[in-house]
Amino acid sequence: MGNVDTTLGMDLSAFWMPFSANRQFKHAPRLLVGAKDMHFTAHDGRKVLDGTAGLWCVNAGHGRERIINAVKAQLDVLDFAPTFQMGHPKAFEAARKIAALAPAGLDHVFFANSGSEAVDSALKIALAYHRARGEGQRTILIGRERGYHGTGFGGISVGGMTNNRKTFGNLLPRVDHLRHTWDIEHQAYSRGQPEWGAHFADELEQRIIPLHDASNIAAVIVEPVAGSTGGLVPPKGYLERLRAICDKYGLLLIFDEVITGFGRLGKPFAADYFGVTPDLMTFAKGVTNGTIPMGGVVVKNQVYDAFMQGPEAAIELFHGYTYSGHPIAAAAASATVDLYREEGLFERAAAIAPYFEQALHALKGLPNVIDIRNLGLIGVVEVAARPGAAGARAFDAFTDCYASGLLVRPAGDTLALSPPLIVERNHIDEMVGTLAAALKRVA
Ligand code: PXG
Repeated sequence: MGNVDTTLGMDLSAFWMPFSANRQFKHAPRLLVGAKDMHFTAHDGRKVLDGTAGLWCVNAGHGRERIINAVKAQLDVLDFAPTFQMGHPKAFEAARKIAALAPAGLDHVFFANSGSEAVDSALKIALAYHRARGEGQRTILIGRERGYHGTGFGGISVGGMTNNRKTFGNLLPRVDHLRHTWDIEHQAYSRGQPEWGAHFADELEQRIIPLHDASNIAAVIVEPVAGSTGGLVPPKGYLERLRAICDKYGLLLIFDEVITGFGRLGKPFAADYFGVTPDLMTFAKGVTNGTIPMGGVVVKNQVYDAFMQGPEAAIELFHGYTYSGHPIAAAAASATVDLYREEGLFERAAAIAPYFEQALHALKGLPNVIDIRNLGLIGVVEVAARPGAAGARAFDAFTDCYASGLLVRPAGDTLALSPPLIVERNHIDEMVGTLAAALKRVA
């Protein structure tokens, strides 16, 4: 009780904030009360440049009329309709548009409401797929160290972020992890994909498959670019090798595209950017430009077809959510995909990415900076941790940036920039300038 914000005259105690230092925040709140295009408005009236597209989701920028109008129109027509043994047009329309955007051969979309649910859905589809084909013993799931796949039990089990796992007990049984792909000695200050490190994929064939036997493994799940852990860009050839090994041993390859989907790399999906096609692909965030919660899985046709056997009256997959394909979210998704295409936002991201890269790497040499990584419109600066206080330096840089009118995202001792795809050069200059000043001040 008693966390009353003096500016707003509001009691902040009831909301238990996610992934936040609640007490610290409530003593010095950072409240956002409005947003348009590249900027938030803070509760003290200041404009704050959105260097993070919200939380990697507002790819078309804030307050886009096309999406707002689609949501308003849908609310007037159909607020809710079930999708269990029923349907409504917008869910089919949204699925069609997402499938059309996805790589060829992935033509079916299962809807969830978040990235975490998308991941759980993908893992369950992978298990049920093998069972449907008579290989139900394939139950082992392979994730990767430093992976982030949301916060459901499935996601934290295959995920590899220590703090997200350590307090939650036994997690899913029979999960193993590849090592992560970052190596500061060989990869520091890589521009785009590191040249070195493709061999990290060989661990799948050389350690994990011999240990468990391929016949017991269902799927491998990775983020094509690991986002939350601090922008780990896959070494050249790494994803290609993972794909080849999965093919050789009949493992499904799942790309978690919750961050990389919808243009973050200047292509619809990371699968397009890297030219590597997964069997299942999760999405969320940018699918509705962050306006309405939605997530889902795009599924390869062979996987979908394996379920569409047996009697027609049989339910093929005992999985789903009350709000799978919710009409308002579906309307938002449909308008969002149209907006991305009409404004050529993915191409725009690709065109400005080299400028972003150049600007970001100019931060090299500032106090405590130990690495800078980037791909598409993902940029990460890593600073050396303060002795005995992991994360403190990056957090101080984040609050310093915020005070100077820029939102960046701290994660451990990294600071991530992932601006909306409508970002202009002057915004990039401002972001990098503000970040540079902050890094000097928190030295
Ligand atoms: N997979 C990936 C790859 C993600 O990045 C999720 C799943 C989970 O999505 P939901 O919608 O359940 O949160 C994510 C989420 C950050 C940050 O600062 C990243 C996420 C969420 C919050 C913060 O990097 N990604």
